[in-house]
Amino acid sequence: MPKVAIVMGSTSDWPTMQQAAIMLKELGVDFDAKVVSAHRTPKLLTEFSESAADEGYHAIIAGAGGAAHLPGMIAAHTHLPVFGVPVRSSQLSGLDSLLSIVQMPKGVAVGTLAIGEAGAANAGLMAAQVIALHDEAVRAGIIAFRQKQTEKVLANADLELP
Ligand code: RP5
Repeated sequence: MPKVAIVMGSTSDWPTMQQAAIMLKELGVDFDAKVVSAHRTPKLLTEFSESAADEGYHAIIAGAGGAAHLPGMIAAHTHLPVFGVPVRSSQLSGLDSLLSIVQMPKGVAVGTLAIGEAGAANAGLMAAQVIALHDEAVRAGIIAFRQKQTEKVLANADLELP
């Protein structure tokens, strides 16, 4: 079965990146989660991204904070779609992460999501949407998820003053 890789620069990124895992789990998509650091484990990064397609991954979610080179460097080594999640950093609140990920040069693509948990969850959703192109059960799961979300908003649409 096609699966998704969730990679992150540090275990400290997991509280954010687990939102991607939660989304994939809800939508019935197989995934693996691991730490791969662009700066601290550069050889592992190369090995992981060069073998990712052969390992059965159909999309890669990569989250990092600060000088967040992980998504771009993974994209440089693979033809798989890469979704980058800027993790909120302690010094610059993730603006550094966002700018590090989003400004890719023409010809090597990273789909950049929002900073933080919403970005991680949406990266999970986007990766599931890739899988859904060829998987009917995941497609049905995404449609049901969206429907449930809409109904929840509509059920609470009328606001009253306290
Ligand atoms: C980045 O540096 C990681 O992605 C993480 O967001 C940040 C801080 O890492 P730790 O010092 O917490 O391991 O490479």
